[in-house]
Amino acid sequence: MLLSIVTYPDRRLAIPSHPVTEVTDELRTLAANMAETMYEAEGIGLAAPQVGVHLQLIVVDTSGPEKREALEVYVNPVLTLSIETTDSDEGCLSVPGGYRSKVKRAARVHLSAQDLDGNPIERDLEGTEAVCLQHETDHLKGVLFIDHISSLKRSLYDAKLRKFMKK
Ligand code: K1U
Ligand code: ZN
Repeated sequence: MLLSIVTYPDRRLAIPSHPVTEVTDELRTLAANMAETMYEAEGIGLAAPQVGVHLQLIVVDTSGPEKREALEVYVNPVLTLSIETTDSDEGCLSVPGGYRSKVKRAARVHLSAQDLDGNPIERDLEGTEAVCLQHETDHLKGVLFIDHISSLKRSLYDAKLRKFMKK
């Protein structure tokens, strides 16, 4: 089932999410619906608060919406970041207008999470996977990629969006 994606400036995107205390069939259905929604919206990741659910659950497929061959579901993901950084080019399914910007991110991450059977996951990631994981775990903290850009770029984007929303 396709879910509707909450978009900025909806304040629900700024609310931190709660840890998942039990993996239930309801959670598995939510994850499956989030994956379907991510592919339909042509994304490489989606976090539960983007569909209005404030639980620490994300889906990621960095093979892209056309290949769809590397779907991962992470429950309660926690990242440890490298000191080395990289400049990523980011967009967000919750940020209207296809706005994209450069964001400074950790180049590598260590991921600790659980899968949908409650089994622990430990992974070292780099490249697009590392960037995507940082973007999605930010959503779980109520942070958007536009919170990381300069105040000038942010004001320009906000002004453009206000104009667009008045139309
Ligand atoms: O969380 C989201 O809003 C999804 C977002 C994730 C993301 C994008 C860019 C860098 C890090 C994380 C997207 O998927 S936007 C779409 C996108 O960037 C993309 C889509 C298909 C292939 C490659 C990139
Ligand atoms: Zn996003």
